[in-house]
Amino acid sequence: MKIIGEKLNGTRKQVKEAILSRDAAFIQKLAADQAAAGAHWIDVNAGTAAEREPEDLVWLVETVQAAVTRPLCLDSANPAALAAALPRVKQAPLINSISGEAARLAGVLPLAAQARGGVIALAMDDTGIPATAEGRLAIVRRLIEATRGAGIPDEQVYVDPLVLTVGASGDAARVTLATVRAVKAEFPHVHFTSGLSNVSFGLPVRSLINRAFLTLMLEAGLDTAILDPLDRELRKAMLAAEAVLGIDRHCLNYTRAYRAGLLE
Ligand code: THG
Repeated sequence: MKIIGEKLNGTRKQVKEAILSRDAAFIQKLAADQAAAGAHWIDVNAGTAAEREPEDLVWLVETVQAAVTRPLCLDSANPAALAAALPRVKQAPLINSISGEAARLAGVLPLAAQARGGVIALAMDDTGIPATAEGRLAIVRRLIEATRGAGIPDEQVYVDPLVLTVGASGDAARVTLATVRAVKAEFPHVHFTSGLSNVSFGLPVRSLINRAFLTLMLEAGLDTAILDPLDRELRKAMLAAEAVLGIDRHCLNYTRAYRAGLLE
């Protein structure tokens, strides 16, 4: 499974302050630590007011690229911010994200086609997140019709089935798992990603719930995830699940991690 490192998100207080004060050293350490821990992409979300988000995202992109060579995951619903950041990226980025929301789809899809590094497609629209897997599948169908129409191959689409907290609804995780299975059956070439941590919102020892959910999502077909690569226990759960599922051929990554002392 490939990891999208989530830590450079302006909704986090320290990151927001670092962006506003242009604290490059703070940002670059978080970028380098995530890359060293195995993040394949570095998610960048400026999380600032819409009118200043373009310049903040551009600064974030250039600051991160001066520290690490990983491709970026441009996390914004704001077409102006994405359009400003795109000419500055050194490697084809993942665009995070389109959804069935009309304005977002119209504004972001052409930029995603231009980016050529892949696009995350959220299973929601202007009416919100459907309560059922069938409802989410219906949105994904429309989104894949749109990405195909824009010339984006299915292999470059990363479906995010979205997850609500199991603290509010007992079938929240089951609906997400069923969405992955249903989309995979109909669109075998798309990838899947998930922010995972919503699943545990409001519950104690959230990391424990996140680990259980990651394990189940891997079985369903999740092949990328937006998570904290510095979370040792999450990483261990991922390596163990991949070994158990035979995704990790000859348990090579698992034994390699063991020898590197990462499983203690
Ligand atoms: N899907 C997609 N993109 C996403 C999400 C998703 N981008 C944003 C978010 N969800 C994933 N990123 C983060 C980044 C940081 C944190 C959680 C998710 C985080 N949370 C702390 C916590 O959970 O304890 C609290 C914040 C803090 O540390 O201050 O750090 O679902 N496509």
